Amino acid sequence: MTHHTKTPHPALALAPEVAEALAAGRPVVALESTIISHGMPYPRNVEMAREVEQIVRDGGATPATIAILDGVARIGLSADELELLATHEDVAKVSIRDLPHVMATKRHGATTVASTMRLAALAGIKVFVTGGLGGVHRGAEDSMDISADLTELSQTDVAVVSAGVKSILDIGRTLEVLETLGVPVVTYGSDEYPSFYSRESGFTSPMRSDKVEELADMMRIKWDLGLAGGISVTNPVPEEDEMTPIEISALIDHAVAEAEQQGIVGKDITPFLLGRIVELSDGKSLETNIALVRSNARLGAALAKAYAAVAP
Ligand code: PSU
Ligand code: MN
Repeated sequence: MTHHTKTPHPALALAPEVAEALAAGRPVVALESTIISHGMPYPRNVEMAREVEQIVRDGGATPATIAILDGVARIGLSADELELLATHEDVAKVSIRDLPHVMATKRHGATTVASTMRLAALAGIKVFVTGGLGGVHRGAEDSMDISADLTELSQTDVAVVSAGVKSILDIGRTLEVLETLGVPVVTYGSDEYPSFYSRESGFTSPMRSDKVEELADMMRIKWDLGLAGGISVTNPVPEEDEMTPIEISALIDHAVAEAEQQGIVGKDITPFLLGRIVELSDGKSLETNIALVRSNARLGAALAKAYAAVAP
């Protein structure tokens, strides 16, 4: 089967270099914006955003950071627009259900994994790099708090490179839901599924691959077969940057307990926990977070190149 370059949805505003790369079938890597506006403190957030774009370029692909600006879905942003997302006090956290409202009200919105995946797919982008996936929250058997990232992975054809699921979530239940939803979870270069800050989680990865070409083949084969939905490519944090599970788990438990005491629920819980973990670790978790995003950007650029080679 041949893969025709898809015309981007007319409601999207693509940066010229992204539009050109897509039209020519050159590799493009989507990047999310919730990590900028709600995932890291200023100015490290905007430094990280710029640096990750440069890593993607150095890897031979075109970066496309995705966000909603003045109600318009934008695919590829300028340096000033990255700065706005990092500093503006009124940038909504936009998951799938929030897209129509933030667009109708012409607000600014930072897109999560779920909404970035969907907008990337509507633009014709097949590879997306982030830090961590959303998943099944601890206590979800009562709260029913399961990230829309998982639903989106089940239906949108984009490969998402992440460093796994943090233990602010229930990792085991997240893996179970991904299995039910038919989402391949493949860890690059390791038998163990990583837990974001750490290369360990206590869970064996459902699949392992040591070759980017093999990951690109998984994408091609999955979509050729008509198996709808994404692939979760998990890239363990580099050894020299990781935090040990012992180091991080007490901090996470503390932050989760605080969220509970303060009655924080729904879309606010993930940003709250991320912020508290940075504070409680004296910024160490932030360095680990930035290091793993860099590493994911390198893998994502290589994957986008490999996919462009097998599915022109
Ligand atoms: N995990 C991180 N950093 C992040 C997020 C998750 O380590 O920035 C963000 C991502 O945008 C992810 C979102 O898609 O949080 C999940 O939020 P929720 O659980 O509300 O779906
Ligand atoms: Mn939630």
